[in-house]
Amino acid sequence: MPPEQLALFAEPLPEGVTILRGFALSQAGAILAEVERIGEAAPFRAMQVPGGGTMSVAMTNCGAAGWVTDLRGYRYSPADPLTGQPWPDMPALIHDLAVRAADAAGFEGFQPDACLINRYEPGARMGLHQDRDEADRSAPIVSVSLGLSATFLFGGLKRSDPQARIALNHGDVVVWGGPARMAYHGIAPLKDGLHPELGRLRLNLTIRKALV
Ligand code: MD3
Ligand code: FE
Repeated sequence: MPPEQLALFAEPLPEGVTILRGFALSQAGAILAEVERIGEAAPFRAMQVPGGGTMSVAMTNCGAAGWVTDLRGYRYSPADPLTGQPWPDMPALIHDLAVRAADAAGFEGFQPDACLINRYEPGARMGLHQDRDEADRSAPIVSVSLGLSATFLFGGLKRSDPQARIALNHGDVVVWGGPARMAYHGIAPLKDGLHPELGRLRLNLTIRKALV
């Protein structure tokens, strides 16, 4: 069969975005076990934002640096402010999955050092934002979605640019790089549901190069 007839459907995407549908499916159980272990050492917590509010998404991290926010601002920290301990190491499984996804998207030599893990319950959302706390913006960000499906909002380089909506489902991996790297994005309030493996939860892992 000619390759143009192999796809079930075509997804037109902005330049720099590569969706690898189901790329993490075969490893979902193993990733989940790692996330549970990470959550025992570095518990999921709702962080405060500089404006004084509290995020509806619960977060933890693994890797050499972890993304944190409090009243002082957003930053990467080598230690978990909750425990004072370094974040748990990034499991090889998660590191290698991200490197293989980056390779598949044309970003060879990706050297991730941070993994932010977001946990959404029904109703949790992430407002429109840019990811600007990483030192090296030539590196892509790889995201892995598990559990309940979410509607991802993908805008442009200006907050006011129109937004596309993309469904992110269990096992989907997306690579965001090049001109997409500084795009505004967010997650619409999570719809209630029951996922066979995660129940009423969505997990999103973003694997990043945060440090120089
Ligand atoms: C596009 N997380 O943690 S992942 C975040 O599903 C974040 O939890 C969302 O936005 C989530 O910062 C979306 C997809 C994603 C992550 C980072 C990006 C898309 C991106 C950075 C630049 C452009
Ligand atoms: Fe983001």
